[in-house]
Amino acid sequence: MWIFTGGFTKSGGAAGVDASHGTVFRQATEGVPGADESHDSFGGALAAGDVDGDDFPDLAIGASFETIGSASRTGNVWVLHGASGGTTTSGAVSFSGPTVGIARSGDDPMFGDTMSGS
Ligand SMILES: [Ca+2]
Ligand SMILES: [Ca+2]
Repeated sequence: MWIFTGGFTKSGGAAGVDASHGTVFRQATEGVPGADESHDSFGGALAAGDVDGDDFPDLAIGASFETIGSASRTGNVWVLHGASGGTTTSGAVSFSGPTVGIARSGDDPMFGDTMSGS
């Protein structure tokens, strides 16, 4: 998953994406919990919001095909926190449905398949 900086002007026009300052985040990126496997769909769903109230936007990343133990397609969500230098893996949080008390039901719960932020 790539993150590019960019934004909008005060008049609402697009300032453009700065492709020269992209950052790649994968499960294999240092500080991102878990193992990078084929077909996890890491980054298949994204949501942004300030989850810790520090005024820096944080990024929730879903991987609906993530295998947890031997259970395939359990799904998982990571939260990477924003900081003055941009999104960081420092203090990254990882959780799945069972982690937050949602019992696995069905064969493919695919936790993190769809998210929204504010
Ligand atoms: Ca994985
Ligand atoms: Ca934040």
